Amino acid sequence: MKYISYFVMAIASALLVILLSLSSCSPNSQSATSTNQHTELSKISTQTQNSNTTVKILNFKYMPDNLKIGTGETVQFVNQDEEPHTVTASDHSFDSKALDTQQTWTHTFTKSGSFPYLCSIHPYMKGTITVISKRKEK
Ligand SMILES: [Cu+2]
Repeated sequence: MKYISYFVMAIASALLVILLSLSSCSPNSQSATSTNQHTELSKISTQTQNSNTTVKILNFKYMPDNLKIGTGETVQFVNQDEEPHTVTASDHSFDSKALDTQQTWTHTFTKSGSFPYLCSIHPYMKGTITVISKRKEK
């Protein structure tokens, strides 16, 4: 009988140790935070790298000079001229400042509407970004 009770005690204490280690399960919480970090990192990388459309600036023209996009989309502007150019909203809601040759500038359009812009150095250079709300389409 003594042997059996020792045996039961040993099993019970072993179970207690297992239960305690499970309840303070640090590996689980660590993996949860690391997945959060991964999703945050991927969010950042899509924001900085992905642009939906590119507008070239070449021969003192925006190409295309009229562009339609959806809300939340990002437009990348690339200056392929030897001269510096800017992408400046007519209502000054955005401004790239002077872009050197091959310099890029991106802007994400969150609001729908028509956004005319020009080059503040050469004001005859004009373009328009038309932003259409994506919610209406759904
Ligand atoms: Cu210009």
